[in-house]
Amino acid sequence: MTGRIIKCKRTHYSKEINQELNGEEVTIMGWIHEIRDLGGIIFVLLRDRDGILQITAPSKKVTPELFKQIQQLKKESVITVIGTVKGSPKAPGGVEIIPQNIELLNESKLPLPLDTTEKVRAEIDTRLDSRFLDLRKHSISSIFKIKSRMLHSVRLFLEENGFIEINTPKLVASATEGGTELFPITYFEREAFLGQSPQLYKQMMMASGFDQVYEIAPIFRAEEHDTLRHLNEAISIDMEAAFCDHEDVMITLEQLVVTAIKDVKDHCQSELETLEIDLKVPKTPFKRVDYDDMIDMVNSQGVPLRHGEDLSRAAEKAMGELINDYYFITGWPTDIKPFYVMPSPEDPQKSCAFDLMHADLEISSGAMRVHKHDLLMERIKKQGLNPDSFNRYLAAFEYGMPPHSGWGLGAERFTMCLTGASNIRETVLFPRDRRRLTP
Ligand code: AMO
Repeated sequence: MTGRIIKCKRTHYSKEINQELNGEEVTIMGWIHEIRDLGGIIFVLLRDRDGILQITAPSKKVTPELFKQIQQLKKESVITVIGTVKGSPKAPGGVEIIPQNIELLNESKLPLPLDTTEKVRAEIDTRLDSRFLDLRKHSISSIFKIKSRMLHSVRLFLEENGFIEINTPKLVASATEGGTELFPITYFEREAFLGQSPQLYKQMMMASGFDQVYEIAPIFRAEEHDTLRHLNEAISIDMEAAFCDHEDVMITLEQLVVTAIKDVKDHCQSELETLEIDLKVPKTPFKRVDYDDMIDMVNSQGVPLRHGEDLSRAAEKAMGELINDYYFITGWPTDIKPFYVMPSPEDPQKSCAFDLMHADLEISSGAMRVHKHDLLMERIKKQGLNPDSFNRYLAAFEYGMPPHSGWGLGAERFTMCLTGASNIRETVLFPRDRRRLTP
């Protein structure tokens, strides 16, 4: 038995039942995955969080009352089974349980809105409508176990490297990443917005003396487009560090990515097997592609992209054809990056911003920031923004703001890389997109 903190009558999870327990009495709990009634013998497949176990009830070995009770069980009902473990080469996992007692904890209504055995495929919308049932499939729950492990690993990595966790407001007064992607809300008598990024707050923390911070929290983007890579509510893993440049935080980012991948490989073997994913640990340093070279590479693939343009979807795909791994795009034109991004000291047309890509998917953006008040004012005005709405942020740059850099890594996009999911909605329990606000 694994150490547990929840007091429960269950003695074992299904995956803990093996040949070594032959002859022992166990108590298991879960859902009825399938029932096969062959007349003289009934097989019940009991599913729990981690696996499926066969309950075998031969009419000659169980009491007539119990046999009758099993005959009446319905799929997806929740039961407790007390029984004896028996080695059985034919059973899944090589063991079965001969039941002595079954308690019906709650009966399921039939028919089910979707098939939990994965024999009948359902459209994603049907699945998301009944997400609690969808998650009973191990191929779906595996994605979330991997996401959970990745987040655990990321947190551990940052804590062990001296970062302090912060929590910043999600009800905010101004935009950070460009005005069009904001969700306006009514905040008493005033207009406010849902936070697009903790950007301004994590930068202000650099003036506070906490010189390495991170936050793992929701970001809200009013993306109008229905794509396989965009959500309206996503989880961003954000970090900011002072007294360092963008090169330094790029190293932090690639080390964090590699650490998380190794950790998922070590701790989520059965989930990766369920998903049929052979996760490769990328080599560091990740390839760095300068923006100008990226334009040439994209054009060489027959995709038009002009200098000064952001990556189109076609350009991302062209890059994905050429590099099927993790890589940075560096040297972005200053004009297409947000106001807080530092122009390169050697060539101010270029910036100290980078994106981390995995094949055709952008998973992170970051930069060295402008830490001088005057330049920041100039950049805000140049981008057509009103400096008055940034008063409190700007003040932090007047009383000793150190040079600093940071990045934001999309937890769902990174989970897509770890699980092979091609639709970002697969990596969110209850996704929010243009059409979906429930469940
Ligand atoms: P950016 O806007 O590029 O940068 O966001 C950082 C990362 O967050 C994820 N992401 C999203 N994921 C799903 N759906 C969305 N709509 C969405 N928007 C963003 C992506 C993206 O790479 N303040 C900067 C970060 C920084 O410089 O520190 C920022 O927010 O994986």
